[in-house]
Amino acid sequence: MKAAAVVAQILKREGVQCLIGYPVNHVIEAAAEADIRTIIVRQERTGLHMADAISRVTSGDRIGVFAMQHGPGTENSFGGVAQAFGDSVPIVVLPGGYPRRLLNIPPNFSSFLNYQHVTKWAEQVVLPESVPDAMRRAFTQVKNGRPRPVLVELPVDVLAAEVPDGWAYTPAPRLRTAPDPKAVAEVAAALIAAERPVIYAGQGVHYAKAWRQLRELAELLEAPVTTSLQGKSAFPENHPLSLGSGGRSISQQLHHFLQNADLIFGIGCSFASTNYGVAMPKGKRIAHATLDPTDINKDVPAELALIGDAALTLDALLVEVHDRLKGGPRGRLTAVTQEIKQLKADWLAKWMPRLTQDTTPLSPYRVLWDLMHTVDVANTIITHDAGSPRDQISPFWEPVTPLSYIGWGKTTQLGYGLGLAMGAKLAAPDKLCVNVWGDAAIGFTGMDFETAVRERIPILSVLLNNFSMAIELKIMKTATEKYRSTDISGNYAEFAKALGGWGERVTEPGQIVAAIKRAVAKTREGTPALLEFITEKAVDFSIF
Ligand SMILES: Cc1ncc(C[n+]2csc(CCOP(=O)(O)OP(=O)(O)O)c2C)c(N)n1
Ligand SMILES: [Mg+2]
Repeated sequence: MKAAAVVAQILKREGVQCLIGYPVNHVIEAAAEADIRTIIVRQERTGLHMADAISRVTSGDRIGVFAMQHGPGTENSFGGVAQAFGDSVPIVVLPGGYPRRLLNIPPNFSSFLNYQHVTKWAEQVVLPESVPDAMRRAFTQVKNGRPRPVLVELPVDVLAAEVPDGWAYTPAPRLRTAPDPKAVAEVAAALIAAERPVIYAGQGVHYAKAWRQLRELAELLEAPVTTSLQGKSAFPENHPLSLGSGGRSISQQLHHFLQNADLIFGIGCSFASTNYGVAMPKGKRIAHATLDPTDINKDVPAELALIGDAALTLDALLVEVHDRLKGGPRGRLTAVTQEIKQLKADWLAKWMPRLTQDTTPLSPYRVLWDLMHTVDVANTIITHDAGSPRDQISPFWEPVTPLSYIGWGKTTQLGYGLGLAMGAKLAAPDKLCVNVWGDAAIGFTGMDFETAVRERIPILSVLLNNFSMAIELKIMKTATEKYRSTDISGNYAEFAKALGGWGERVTEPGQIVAAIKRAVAKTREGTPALLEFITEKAVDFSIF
């Protein structure tokens, strides 16, 4: 069997249902021969983003796989892999490599060398008989420990060579680690002793599917819960103990509770310093639970720490906390939930004029508020893009089911959201999958709307077109005044139609809801839809 066919067989055994890629890479043809659906994108970055979403919305049960050609394909893929690395997403990247006689000779691009710092595992296969070993190593790495991209570079002549008979492959196991029981007891004691604990959940809760345990712990402790952007939807935000998610823009209740916390318990999170996450107030006592020890004491000093899978960690904590509370409630539920309710009501009242504004150009807040009240939120998977759309949606969107919001942004590549929505739709075809983006973002990856049409991946794309990079207005005053440097333009409803999708431009507040309903109906018929809302150059966002 040729090495390319062996790779395809291994992907099959690993449960890979679709291979996303861009030619030339012999693995694509071999995958099709093995009845793995091949999806060809318009540029590599979006394909990687799609693979990324497959892993995210299945909690890593299905690993997204992407294959591209040596040279230009690998050079052009860098952003997609770097984004997955930044946000800790487990994907398998299968670049072709130059033929072995030219491999590693300048100026030929070496994936093995160049991707070292944006993967957790990178290998170059130089012998066809090594393919099963390399794939076993890669899948074992991607399914275990901290989720991150892995890469196996497969030179074209290796892929075309025969692998001797007798090769074998067993799917890699997914193993979990549990924290030190002594440390669990210490954290449980600290959580119970704390007067104003706050739980901060990251995406480790999603990968461990520890949603039930998170909720149980919160209810047992009568403690409020917030999440990182990546962890958003790990806790239902309509729950009376929810503070909403953290991000660059945050709610008043979240700010208030963090400022007044006497212990912050991070579960399945990195606590990484970032402009796109809520900063932990200085000097707070922190208990940090994560599966990656390299995150402990990195950005925030942790007084207490637990290393392990988020579900096993929470299971162990629940036992300890139960024992210590002896079944008795703590008696603070009413006070805590009343405080949250009041602060949330004040905050929403402050924002309500923006959320319901009746002016043209449209308030982006009105568009997103109407969207949330028109779609079936529990059966929707929504993602933001970089820039203002992220800061406009993330504090106000209230996910009620796990993995119904793909939050992101340790690094913030404009145009990421489209591929995420497409990958989510592939993994969860019964959900409405939505990406919300600005007119700068569509400039990066918009052509892949054609992929959605051609491959029948019926997503809903919500474009906030303000003919501007509004988020840059404040810092590019002179360039804007002299050279119009933040202006951009386009008619994206027509663009969507030209690519074979549904496109509609919406200018009036009264048209928003009806347009959303028409577009959702189109997606149900199998047609991707793009709604282009003409919005104001808004620069306000919720800083509590
Ligand atoms: C690839 C990339 N380059 C640059 C940036 C920096 N950046 C962040 S948001 C933004 C402009 C966003 O404009 P738009 O999407 O139209 O949103 P608006 O602020 O106008 O609502 C830029 C240039 C980025 N995030 N990604
Ligand atoms: Mg814009």
